[in-house]
Amino acid sequence: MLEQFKKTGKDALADLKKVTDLRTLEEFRIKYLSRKGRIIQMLSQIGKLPSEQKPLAGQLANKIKKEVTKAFEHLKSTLLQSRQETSKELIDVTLPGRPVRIGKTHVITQTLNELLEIFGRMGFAVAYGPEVEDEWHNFIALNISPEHPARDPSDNFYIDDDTLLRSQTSTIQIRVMERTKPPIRVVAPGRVYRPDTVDATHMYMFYQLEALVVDEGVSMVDMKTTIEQFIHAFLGPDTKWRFRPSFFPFTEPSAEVDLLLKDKSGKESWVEMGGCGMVDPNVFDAVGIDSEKYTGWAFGFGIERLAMRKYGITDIRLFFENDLRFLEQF
Ligand code: 2NL
Repeated sequence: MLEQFKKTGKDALADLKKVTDLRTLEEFRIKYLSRKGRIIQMLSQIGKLPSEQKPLAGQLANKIKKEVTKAFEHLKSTLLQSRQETSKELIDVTLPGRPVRIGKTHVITQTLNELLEIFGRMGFAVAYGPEVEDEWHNFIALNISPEHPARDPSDNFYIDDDTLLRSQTSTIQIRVMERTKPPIRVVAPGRVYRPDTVDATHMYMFYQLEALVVDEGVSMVDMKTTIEQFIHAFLGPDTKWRFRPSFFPFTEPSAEVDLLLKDKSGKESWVEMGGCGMVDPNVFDAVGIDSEKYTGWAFGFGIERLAMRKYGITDIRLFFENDLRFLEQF
């Protein structure tokens, strides 16, 4: 029995030598010093011995327990201290925090959100549509005849004879009118595609926003008022603009919307911002809206051009180069 006690003590001290961290130290504690551990179990054996052997066995067992407990406690405090020291080295509380890079929306998205909010306040709903379209929605329903130059295959991204990347967002409004009875008051934003040679003011893809209103008794006065409200909300109440007579196959009469631009030297010039007009009755006939009963107007413009005007940007390519030095300014 005494030999067994000595062996338990030896085993314990040998095991303790192998402990290098707090996790294995805890394993050691459970193995030897917990209620079911070997050392404590050893003490409980003493009661079974004949009474003349008890004192000696008790002395030995207690001596072993004390020795092991002391070595355990010593190692524990050493490990705890070294943990504190290493964590002290790892966390230098005097260092400045690491900056977290917070992303933000692209300037075009910001501009679009602002536009949608302005039109939202005027009661317009928002509609979206596919970027891959058929000739019906992109041309035919919009009263654009097969001979019209806008349908030239070299001026569009055709995928097959009847399928192309939409060249204008009017396709969305055609789809809205096909499925909705008037009154209609909707804005349709999205990407449009035209194979233009890229330069400071042209891109093969850009963003458009079009507004459409269809109801009984809608007139050009409504169109002019809405456009004025919109320009003043987006660019400021002092912004000067004008209608200039124009032509689109899908509107009659039609007008360009020009903004008055003042350069640094104070010289003024008119720049085209978009187009508008009263919806051509042929368009209503194509989508099944009674052109005797209803009238409507539409207004379309490029979102990049509007953002360029608002922020003084002179090259459209900057929007699409993903250069953070540019994008972070907005
Ligand atoms: C421009 C000119 C315009 C429209 C778009 C339109 C849509 C339907 C019916 C009639 Cl469904 N018109 N849209 C009308 C006039 C001009 O856009 O310069 N856009 C960048």
